[in-house]
Amino acid sequence: MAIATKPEGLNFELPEDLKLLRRSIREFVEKELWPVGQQVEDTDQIPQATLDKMKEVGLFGLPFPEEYGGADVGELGYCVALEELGRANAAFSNVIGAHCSIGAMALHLDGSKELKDKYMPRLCTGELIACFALSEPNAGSDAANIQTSAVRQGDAYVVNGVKHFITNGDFADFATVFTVTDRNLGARGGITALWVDLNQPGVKRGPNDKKMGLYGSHTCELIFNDAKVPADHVIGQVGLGFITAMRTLDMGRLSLGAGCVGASQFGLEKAIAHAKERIQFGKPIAKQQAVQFMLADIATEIYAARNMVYNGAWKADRGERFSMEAAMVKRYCSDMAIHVVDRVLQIFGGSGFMKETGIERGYRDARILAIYEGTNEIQRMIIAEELIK
Ligand code: COS
Repeated sequence: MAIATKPEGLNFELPEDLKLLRRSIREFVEKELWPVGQQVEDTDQIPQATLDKMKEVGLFGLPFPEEYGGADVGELGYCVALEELGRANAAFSNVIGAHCSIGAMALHLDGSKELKDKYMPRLCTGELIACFALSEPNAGSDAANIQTSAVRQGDAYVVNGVKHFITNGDFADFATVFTVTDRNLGARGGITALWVDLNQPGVKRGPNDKKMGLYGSHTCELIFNDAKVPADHVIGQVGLGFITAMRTLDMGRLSLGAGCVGASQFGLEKAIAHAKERIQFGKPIAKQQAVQFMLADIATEIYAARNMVYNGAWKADRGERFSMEAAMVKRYCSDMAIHVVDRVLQIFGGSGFMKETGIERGYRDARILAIYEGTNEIQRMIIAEELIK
């Protein structure tokens, strides 16, 4: 019996266009984002000129089709881009993520052609900014428990309720808003996603939340008081909004993992440079086994995390369901990023605790990663449910 010949093997090489994308985003981060990093932290604001440059280079349209002016880089390309953005203050990737990964992504995934034709071109240029309004004071992890209602009146829906912790809520023009259209049906037929103009009399924005970190990226409440939404602004089908929310979050969780990889890689590079320079006991601390073990573990975890992200993105680009992989990526990469920045700070010692190294900022910014876009406990639930199904 003939034994199979040598298999072709897996190709782990990124395509040339994605290598180019990586290089150009890295250059943009170093040239345009790093110089304003401290300013963003100190003022809690991304300068308008920087936002404009982010728009010019196409960051707001990265994952969307070329026909709408997007870069159409696919989920893998988008993850590569977010990995590079992860090397700058988390504020930048947060603003892009709320817009691309979830806010406009819901419209891209499930919106009608008419809605997309009307809005996607201006979303891709960043002329319109989007956000994703699912969470409510009593519906965080239990997303199906939302109370914001949408009642059909003639050719419009009238929306009432409060969404909170909405990233980009302060300056977004439109939101994907998840509403209850049938209280009896819940997640299976009772929730509807609406594409809502936030610059209308029925919508108020709360003050920006005071947060532990992520300065420069704002969250606030969105308060709907008889807000009118044209009936043709339903995203997908009436009653199927929960599925839209979950499918969109699958995308968001994957790219969030990519940002964690980039931030961790950047932290590792800083830790290596510091460990080679810092002399204690007559030699660089990089020669101390305790430090070496930390560096080795960090590098190993990043290697695993990056491969997970790329594999999940590859699955997404093939059109396969990747909910479990997205949950695994989100859980692992965010826990990793938190643990990595903790060890990077440890390697820096006292200077890591000081503002000027920027590491304490990374430490504060990282903490939310295990909470938003679905807590890591929820990710474990999703993984386990899939395993025992
Ligand atoms: N893709 C497609 N369909 C999905 C899906 C996905 N990723 N996830 C769930 N669904 C479907 C299910 O298949 C189910 O329908 P059927 O029973 O007909 O198959 C339906 O949606 C309801 O799902 P489920 O029973 O899992 O709903 P639960 O109320 O138990 O909630 C969790 C599921 C906990 C996973 C969900 O509420 C969640 O993700 N919570 C976290 C919310 C979050 O991430 N918030 C962050 C703020 S927004 S940035």
